[in-house]
Amino acid sequence: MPEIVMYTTAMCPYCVRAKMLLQRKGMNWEEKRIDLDHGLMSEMLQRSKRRTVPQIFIGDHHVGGYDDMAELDAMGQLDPMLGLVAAGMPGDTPHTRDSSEDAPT
Ligand SMILES: N[C@@H](CCC(=O)N[C@@H](CS)C(=O)NCC(=O)O)C(=O)O
Repeated sequence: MPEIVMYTTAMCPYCVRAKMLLQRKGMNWEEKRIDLDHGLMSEMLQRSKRRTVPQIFIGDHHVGGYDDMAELDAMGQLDPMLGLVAAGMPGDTPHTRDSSEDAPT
């Protein structure tokens, strides 16, 4: 499982949502409270070039905020990043349903 780091503050609805999403997936993460430690705030700004919280890193990959992570999840790209499913092989295409799969009428 990759290391997950989340920069947060105490009063932050988007941080709560991000934590709930990761919790639903059974993940653990390291939380870095930028409101308690100015050094962590500088670290977040330097690593993410963003000022809002949360900022989420999966391994070395900067995911972004909650919306970014939720979008990756909706596209089916978050689970492979979290090591929960194998990443798609080159040439794999998502299954799309066509009329040949319709039940006979
Ligand atoms: N789209 C961002 C929104 C993040 C956001 O607005 N976070 C608030 C705290 S919950 C924040 O950092 N506000 C301070 C600011 O906008 O400067 C996300 O999904 O993470």
